[in-house]
Amino acid sequence: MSAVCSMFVVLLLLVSAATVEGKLKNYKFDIQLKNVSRLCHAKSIVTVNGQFPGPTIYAREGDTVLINVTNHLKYNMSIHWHGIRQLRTGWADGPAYITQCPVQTGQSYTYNFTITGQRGTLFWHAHILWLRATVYGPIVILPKVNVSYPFPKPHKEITVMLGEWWNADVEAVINEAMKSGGAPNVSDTHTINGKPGPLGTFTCPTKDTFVIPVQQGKTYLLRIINAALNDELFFDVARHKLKVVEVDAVYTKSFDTKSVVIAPGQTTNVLLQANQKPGRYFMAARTYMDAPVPVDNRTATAILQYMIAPNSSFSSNTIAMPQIPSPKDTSSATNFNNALRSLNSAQYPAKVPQTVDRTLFFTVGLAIDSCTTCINGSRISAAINNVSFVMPTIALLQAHFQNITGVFTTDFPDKPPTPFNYTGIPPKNLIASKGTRLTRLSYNSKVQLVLQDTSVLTADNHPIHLHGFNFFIVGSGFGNYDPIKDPKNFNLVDPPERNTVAVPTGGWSAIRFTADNPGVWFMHCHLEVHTTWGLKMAFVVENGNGPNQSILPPPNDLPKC
Ligand SMILES: *[C@@H]1O[C@H](CO)[C@@H](O)[C@H](O)[C@H]1NC(C)=O
Ligand SMILES: *[C@@H]1O[C@H](CO)[C@@H](O)[C@H](O)[C@H]1NC(C)=O
Ligand SMILES: *[C@@H]1O[C@H](CO)[C@@H](O)[C@H](O)[C@H]1NC(C)=O
Ligand SMILES: *[C@@H]1O[C@H](CO)[C@@H](O)[C@H](O)[C@H]1NC(C)=O
Ligand SMILES: *[C@@H]1O[C@H](CO)[C@@H](O)[C@H](O)[C@H]1NC(C)=O
Ligand SMILES: *[C@@H]1O[C@H](CO)[C@@H](O)[C@H](O)[C@H]1NC(C)=O
Ligand SMILES: *[C@@H]1O[C@H](CO)[C@@H](O)[C@H](O)[C@H]1NC(C)=O
Ligand SMILES: *[C@@H]1O[C@H](CO)[C@@H](O)[C@H](O)[C@H]1NC(C)=O
Ligand SMILES: *[C@@H]1O[C@H](CO)[C@@H](O)[C@H](O)[C@H]1NC(C)=O
Ligand SMILES: *[C@@H]1O[C@H](CO)[C@@H](O)[C@H](O)[C@H]1NC(C)=O
Ligand SMILES: *[C@@H]1O[C@H](CO)[C@@H](O)[C@H](O)[C@H]1NC(C)=O
Ligand SMILES: *[C@@H]1O[C@H](CO)[C@@H](O)[C@H](O)[C@H]1NC(C)=O
Ligand SMILES: [Cu+2]
Repeated sequence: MSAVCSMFVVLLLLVSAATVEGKLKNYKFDIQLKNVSRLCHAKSIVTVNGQFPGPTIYAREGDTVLINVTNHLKYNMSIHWHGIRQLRTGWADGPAYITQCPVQTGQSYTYNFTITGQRGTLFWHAHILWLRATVYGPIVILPKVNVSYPFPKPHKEITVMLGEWWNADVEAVINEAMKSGGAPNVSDTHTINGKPGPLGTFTCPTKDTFVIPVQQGKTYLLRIINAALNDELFFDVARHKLKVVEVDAVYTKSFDTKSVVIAPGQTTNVLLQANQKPGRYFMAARTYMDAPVPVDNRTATAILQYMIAPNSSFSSNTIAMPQIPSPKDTSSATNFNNALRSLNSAQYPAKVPQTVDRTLFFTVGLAIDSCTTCINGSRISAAINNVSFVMPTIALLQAHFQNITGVFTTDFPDKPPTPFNYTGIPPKNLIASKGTRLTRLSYNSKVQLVLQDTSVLTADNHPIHLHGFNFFIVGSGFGNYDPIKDPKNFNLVDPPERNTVAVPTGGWSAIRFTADNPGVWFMHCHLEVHTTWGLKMAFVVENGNGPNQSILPPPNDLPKC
């Protein structure tokens, strides 16, 4: 039953992929509650069209996508098309109170954007409160018609969405933490395509296992997406090597790996050759967390199942288990990230800024906020350059476009106001300042941004996601960034191009991008708990003087606050 069901789902996905044609893609998203049975008990969750995970958006490079989102919930809603460049169409980006006011109960808003110069795997998710815990789905951008992949054509393509599941209502989980001042409860399990699998502490019916049927000798493209709220993950398939070919919808030089490390907000496409003995093999996802913070360490599993003749059986009944790296295996994660290189071919060049117009140095880390009603009189918070971001009550993009003053300032510090040993003993006063402060960038300026983790409260890993741009990760390391020595080792030829960088625990990452997209663009930690605590800010990119270098006017149905 389980295998048949899953096979059916996989086939449906494949059929849709094959029939994508034309230039205009229309989708209807109804945000509604749905009772689902997961982890052996029923629970009402927020879904799109009653589906969990939500529907896949299929498009080709160059297509215009229209998604009419209608909110049938008591919650406000907004949806982010994570990794889509949104050239001049910030109105369709989605983060609530940054580029739009939320879609309120009973209202609709049609997101309208064109996919330019991107192909590969991305995903969409809610961008308000913690609703993305269940409101997420894949975005598959196929190459233009008659353009092939820069790797052998796979027999089939399968999306593998990694997620995190709470038995409790996620809003209750974060609200409880904000009241007490401590860290929120960790999730109850990880999931693969919404299902936890039979291992871990949950013994669930097999209908909760995702199964991928494969034919021996064929090659499969797995589009792996980390939609988890707070956990970076290792992903591994027993006895099968994975060949990485793309990350964050950018082709890479291909390389073989035993396991993939993937931070929340990242996507990774791998080729898997079904070249083992016919049988059943677990694929598994488990946390990578090398900092001393509470995490969900449960292993989510799915099954890779070889198709065999009817009535024949496998030589063994056991399902092979992968040797997934331990949760604190920093070197496996670092080696994987260091192996990533842009493809940088004639057709897909890596346009790395070779010079820099604007140099930014941002510390990212935890902090303390006073809170008289909290248990210890204080609350854990988080900040960038000692600024813990305060959410505005109208959208920043609207304030920028209409010249409304008093909503934000553009004096976000270019460097930490008080330098200290970022990865050593922190200063005594851990209270961060607060503000809705942004960084102004002139059109087309070349920006270098070093993201430095701090050891305030504890060093921790931070997957930093930038909206509106891809960036090149030109360098990274442990300890404090050295502005004299480290740039000498920057890769300015074929560094990985992404929209989310996993800044190492107790380390730094240097990114470069060209500010060629006017608008207001959010940058934040993709660990939802850190974002809630204030680890976020935004860039205002000015309009250029030329044609097609200004933000387009807002659509008529843009939600109002
Ligand atoms: C969903 O399931 C819960 C728990 O079983 C139940 O209390 C609730 O009435 C159900 N809601 C709907 C809309 O069916
Ligand atoms: C979006 O869907 C809603 C609800 O079905 C409908 O009322 C509205 O007209 C649709 N908007 C567009 C632009 O089609
Ligand atoms: C979508 O936006 C484009 C401009 O980017 C506009 O020309 C087009 O009319 C819009 N489509 C709809 C259905 O609103
Ligand atoms: C794709 O290739 C086929 C076969 O060569 C050709 O008939 C068709 O016109 C091409 N389509 C496009 C959009 O280039
Ligand atoms: C968080 O975990 C504690 C301890 O297990 C439990 O008592 C509490 O109810 C949980 N909170 C939520 C919102 O589920
Ligand atoms: C309060 O402080 C104690 C001692 O430092 C710590 O163990 C506990 O986790 C804190 N509780 C909260 C909710 O911050
Ligand atoms: C997972 O975490 C729990 C609670 O912190 C702990 O008891 C258990 O030993 C951990 N399991 C593994 C495999 O690390
Ligand atoms: C497979 O098994 C079923 C049920 O035992 C039987 O009816 C069928 O004839 C078998 N088919 C083959 C090809 O042996
Ligand atoms: C905002 O200010 C800019 C520059 O001064 C001006 O070009 C634009 O028309 C103003 N927009 C509005 C809506 O007032
Ligand atoms: C910063 O602190 C680390 C860890 O304690 C130490 O190894 C390093 O020498 C310190 N760096 C400076 C410049 O003081
Ligand atoms: C952060 O800002 C607060 C409030 O202005 C200040 O008290 C504190 O010293 C600052 N800390 C650092 C490390 O700059
Ligand atoms: C929904 O958003 C509107 C506009 O920002 C706000 O006034 C309202 O309080 C929000 N409703 C809820 C339930 O948060
Ligand atoms: Cu973080």
